[in-house]
Amino acid sequence: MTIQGKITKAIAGFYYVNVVGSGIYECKARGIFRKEMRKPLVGDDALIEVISGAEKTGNVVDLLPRKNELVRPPVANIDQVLLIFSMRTPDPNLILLDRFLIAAKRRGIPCLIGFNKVDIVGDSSGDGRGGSGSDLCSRGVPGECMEILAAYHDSGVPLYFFSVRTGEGMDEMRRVLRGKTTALAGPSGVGKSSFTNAVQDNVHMEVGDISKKLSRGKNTTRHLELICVEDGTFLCDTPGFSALDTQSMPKEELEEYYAEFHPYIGKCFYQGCAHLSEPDCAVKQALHEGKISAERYEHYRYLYEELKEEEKRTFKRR
Ligand SMILES: Nc1nc2c(ncn2[C@@H]2O[C@H](COP(=O)(O)OP(=O)(O)O)[C@@H](O)[C@H]2O)c(=O)[nH]1
Ligand SMILES: [Mg+2]
Ligand SMILES: [Zn+2]
Repeated sequence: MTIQGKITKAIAGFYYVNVVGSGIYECKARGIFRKEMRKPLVGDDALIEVISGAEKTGNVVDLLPRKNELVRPPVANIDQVLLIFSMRTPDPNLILLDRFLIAAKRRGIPCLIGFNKVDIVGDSSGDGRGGSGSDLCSRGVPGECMEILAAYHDSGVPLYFFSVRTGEGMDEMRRVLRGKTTALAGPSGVGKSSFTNAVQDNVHMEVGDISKKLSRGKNTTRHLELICVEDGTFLCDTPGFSALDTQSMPKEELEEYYAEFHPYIGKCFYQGCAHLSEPDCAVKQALHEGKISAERYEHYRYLYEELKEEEKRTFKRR
């Protein structure tokens, strides 16, 4: 009998395949994979031949076509990346956020941004927050959240605000995850593990200081695993997907990742305008007219200069 499932874990030649309605099968990959130089990946939708239904063992006999494939972490079929930042401890570093956004876009993976810990942000509207645990809108969005919302309004990336601690905004996050395989990314300490725990009852990632709790080495690599939140909904909370991947990108490519610039690109006086100090720049014009967020433009400028410096360094080395 052949059934289909999703590979959620791969350890020492065994593949763990989650089959809707029937649990997890421990499988080996059949020899054809070695012959064809194909290797099943976590995230692969696999066809398995059941060896024992009682013991839940089988063989992976084929893989469905992959939608995409990440190298770091090595995972297939990611539908979206949820970038998590926090409103406090640590404060949001929005340049870092843009780096993550660019890294995801360069891989062609849709991105969502989630801001956690809204429970520790002051409430500008002062209508008694935290009371009913209702969502952000009903209690008035804190001013700081509004500023971020405004800056990213035309970025083409959806923004969410929530608190894992109070549960505020979390129903919406569960909806956003539903039916998809989502990779979590973001700096450490923002609440990724807490988030994973919250959306899912029977899984418990270590929150906070991992090394202390499990008394194992700090550099121990956790194995890659897709966490099944519910049938068809998976989360990947594995470090690896990083913002550093914007390095060694041609600086001319940067404007592609600023969607709010797009209506003005090609309208500057100079062909190949970098939108920095050139005269008659349509992007800067839009900035002065308030059509482009000053914050986002600043990130662009910062990252452009950085790429330019890097280009100079690599040029010298040649
Ligand atoms: N105030 C507040 N603290 C939170 C919230 N979510 C997580 N934390 C705390 O933030 C710290 C880091 O959380 P953790 O999940 O380990 O972050 P990770 O490094 O991104 O996996 C822990 O001390 C959590 O208790 C939240 O919504 N509000
Ligand atoms: Mg963690
Ligand atoms: Zn320009």
